[in-house]
Amino acid sequence: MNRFITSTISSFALAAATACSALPPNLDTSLTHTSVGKKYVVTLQPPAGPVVVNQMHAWQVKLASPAGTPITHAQIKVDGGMPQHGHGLPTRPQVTRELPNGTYLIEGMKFSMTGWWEIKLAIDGSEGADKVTFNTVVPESAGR
Ligand SMILES: [Cu+2]
Repeated sequence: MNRFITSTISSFALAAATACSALPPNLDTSLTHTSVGKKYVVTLQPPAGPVVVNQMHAWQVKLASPAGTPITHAQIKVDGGMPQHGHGLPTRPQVTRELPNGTYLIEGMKFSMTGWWEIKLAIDGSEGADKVTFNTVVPESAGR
């Protein structure tokens, strides 16, 4: 069940070591990506309101085949972290519900600091197993 979730390093240890890092230039923050193996087109939907640091929020992910057919009944594991800080997500978000048209609800997302986060999805569905990574920047205005 948890084999896709890598263990997170203690956020206490890292909080001391991390200051603000500059974002990499040309960071691709687009919300639709083709998965690494080109099996799925994946669209991430952030929560409607602003993302505030240290608050739980729900995201949605929409899965389709490259031809645009919605992919239902897929398994999606959520992982991620801050590449510049070497730590994972502070929580273990999970897909808790499948919504219509190949859309899935991810609950338990939380960002513990501002900056560049990766959201990594491991997908297993009718087209096979594949992975995709999204970049999200939590702005300074989200507060600490
Ligand atoms: Cu960090």
